Amino acid sequence: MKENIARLTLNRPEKLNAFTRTMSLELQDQLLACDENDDVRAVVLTGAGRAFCSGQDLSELPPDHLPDFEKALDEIYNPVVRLLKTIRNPVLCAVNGVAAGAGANLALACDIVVASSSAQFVQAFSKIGLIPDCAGTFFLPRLVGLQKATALMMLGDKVSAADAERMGMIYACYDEAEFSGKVLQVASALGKLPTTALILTRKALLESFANNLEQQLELEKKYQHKAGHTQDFKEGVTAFLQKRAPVFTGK
Ligand code: LHQ
Repeated sequence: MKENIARLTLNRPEKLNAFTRTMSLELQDQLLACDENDDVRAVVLTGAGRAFCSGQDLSELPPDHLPDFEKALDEIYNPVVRLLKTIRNPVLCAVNGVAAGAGANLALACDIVVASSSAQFVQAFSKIGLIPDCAGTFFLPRLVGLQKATALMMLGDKVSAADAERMGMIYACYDEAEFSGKVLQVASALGKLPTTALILTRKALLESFANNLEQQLELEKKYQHKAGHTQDFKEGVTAFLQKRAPVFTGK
């Protein structure tokens, strides 16, 4: 860990970091450890080698021996998405290369997604007769609109990182040469911000999808009350009035 930033790396580069049960269990453990460690103020999720993640390891799915799909989603994929949306640290996904199938949707479930210009996003599911999972049917239409999401998911087109940025699927695409520096810059910024306010922001945005305006105004009132009672709020206002940079602690 450096500068309060935990870096989690999917590490099976020979298979483009294809997702397995073991990988999922390890990732769940690591995310929980970040959640429980007060020193962690931001998490970076990335991949080793030339890919971010190519989705489910298909060599673990022999076609003549059908897996229990419901169990796979219950145990391998859905817990990771739930953790990404509930841990007490902002999660930056640094998509270093191709992100396919569940790998693409795992990225989109993170708080902020940046990608190297060499990365591609592929909703590969239709190519093998499956539907998009890992909450892709939830996040992608909300990011890019229903029409683009439907077409990308039905056709399984490869989307370049630059196009992904243009259509609002990701926050930013950075040139390959400057990618790791930019990731560190965004992660350091996240790690210095008032963590509780960031996590309440995530919750408010997520809950807005199910709320009407009146409910959302009430929810903002509740979360503002919580944010307003943090030490970081006091520090933010004090620093502003003293014309100095705030030093947030996440408390
Ligand atoms: C792989 C994989 C991979 C194994 C590349 N598995 N080896 C949920 C619930 C339950 C069940 C099913 O699934 C799910 C969720 C899902 O994620 S379903 C979708 C699964 N993912 C895919 O269908 C993507 C499959 N991969 C690809 O389409 C391509 O490999 C991409 C577009 C990711 C990259 O293409 P290239 O850059 O041309 O690389 P490549 O295809 O040559 O792959 C390199 C190696 O990695 C190769 O092995 P080899 O021994 O020939 O070097 C691939 O076989 C292996 N690999 N993805 N998912």
